[in-house]
Order: sequence, then structure tokens, then C-alpha cells
Amino acid sequence: MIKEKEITKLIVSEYFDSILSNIEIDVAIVGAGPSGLTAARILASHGKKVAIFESRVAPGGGMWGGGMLYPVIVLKEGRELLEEIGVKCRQKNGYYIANAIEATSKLISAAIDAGALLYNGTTVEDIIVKNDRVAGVVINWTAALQLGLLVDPLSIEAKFVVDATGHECYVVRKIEKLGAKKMQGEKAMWAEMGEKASIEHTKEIYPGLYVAGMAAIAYAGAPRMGPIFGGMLLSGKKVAEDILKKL
Ligand code: 48F
Repeated sequence: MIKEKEITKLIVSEYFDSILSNIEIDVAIVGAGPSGLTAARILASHGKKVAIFESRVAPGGGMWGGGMLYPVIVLKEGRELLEEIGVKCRQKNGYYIANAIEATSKLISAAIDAGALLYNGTTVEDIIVKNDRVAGVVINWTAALQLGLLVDPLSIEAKFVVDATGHECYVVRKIEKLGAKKMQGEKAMWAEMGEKASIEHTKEIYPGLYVAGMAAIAYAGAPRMGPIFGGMLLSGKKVAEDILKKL
């Protein structure tokens, strides 16, 4: 016999058990694009308590669409970060190519398999700052925010927060009110420079707050790179390794 009330009970209790045991975590990653997912996988595989907060229902960010909705991604560097999670990469004309849908879905499942928690439909609307240090994230239902409802948020304490929100660079803009350097905004496309810059600018930009992926590019005012994705993956790896040294 299938009982509606049991289905409801299972969903609600499962969700609340999960959120209750993750009110205090090691790393809160904001945004489930390729950089955030890679960072989450590596941190979780080292036994760290990691949660990714993703405002959309479907995680994956800008990778699903490949280039202009042709579901193919191109890589020059960093293909090992896809191959180690089982994504098939093929060499062509001095580059590597992969199926965007395969790569995105495997990045999501690899992060979850490693033990990262993924809260979708959940927007980080602000950060917690104590004694000049970022100490967590302030979350709310994306749906409530989109409807413009006056609903107070909840908070998750984290030792480190990663802004992996892509072009929006959402979290970083919150520290401007604390007098930190302003986001510069991404520059016009220059794929080679953008790829290098995405790794170079992945760093702690305020105590407790790191930028990764396109958010690092946008913060630093570096060029965008379009549908070449190695820099995003390598940025995720770098932020994970930098945080691991401090945890
Ligand atoms: O944009 P996105 O894929 O970030 P990324 O990891 O990768 C960028 C590439 O996809 C591509 C590119 C480089 O090749 O140009 O664009 O830097 O994913 C960012 C995710 O963050 C979510 C957003 O829905 C997306 O899935 N996001 C943005 N703001 C928030 C958020 C927020 N305030 N709270 C939660 N999630």
C-alpha cells in the first residue's frame, strides 16, 4: 500500500535531518557551476563538510548549454578533472572536446558521490560577517525572493565561503558594503588570457571569502573566455586546495 502521508513524511524528515546536521559546516559554496562543483567534490573527498547552495532547481550553471546551446565544451588544460570522474574527452585540432551534458551531469554526481550536499532552489542572499571575517551564508528560497515576499532568511555558519556564482559575482558584491575592493566586472572576450586569469585570480579576497570561476574573473576585471572550460575546473581545484591548507 502506498500512503500519501508517508511520502510527505519521508521527504520532509529527510530534508530537515539534512539541514539540521549542516547548520555548521567547513565550506559553503555558492553556485553549482563547474568551478563550484569541482571545488565541492575535492573538498568533500578530503572528508570536509561541504554544502553547495544553488539558486536554480537544476545545478550545473552555464555548462549545460556548451557554446550557444551546441552541447559541446572545449578544453585546452584541465581535462584530467573531467576524465577522473569518467567524462570522455577527445583530442581534436590541438584541443580536447567533451559532451556538455555528460560533463555537467557527471560533475554534479561526482560532487554528491564525494559527500558534498547540494541544496537547490536556495539562494544565498547575504553573508554573515563577524569581527571582519566572513563566517557563513544567509539563505532563502529562490521562489520567495522571486515573488518578492517579505520572508526573513536562515543562516548557515561556515569556516570558509566560496563565491562561485559565475558572471553575477553575487556574494562578493555583499562585501563592498564592508569597504572591500569593488568588483571590477569582466572584460571583453580573450580566451587565452581569460583561461590563465581564472586560475590566477582564484583567491581569498576577504578573510574567509574566496572567489572561483567566472566570479574570480568578474571580481578582478579579467577577460571572459567563452565556452572553453578548463580554467573553470582548475579554478575549482585551486580554491579547494587553498582551503584544504587552512582547514
Ligand atoms: O555561471 P556558472 O556556471 O559558474 P562558473 O563555475 O562557470 C562559468 C561557466 O559556466 C561559463 C563561462 C566559462 O566557461 O563563461 O559561464 O564560474 O554557475 C554559477 C551558478 O551560481 C548560481 C547560478 O544559478 C549558477 O548555477 N548562483 C548565482 N547566484 C547565486 C547562485 C546565489 N546568490 N545563490 C545561489 N546560487
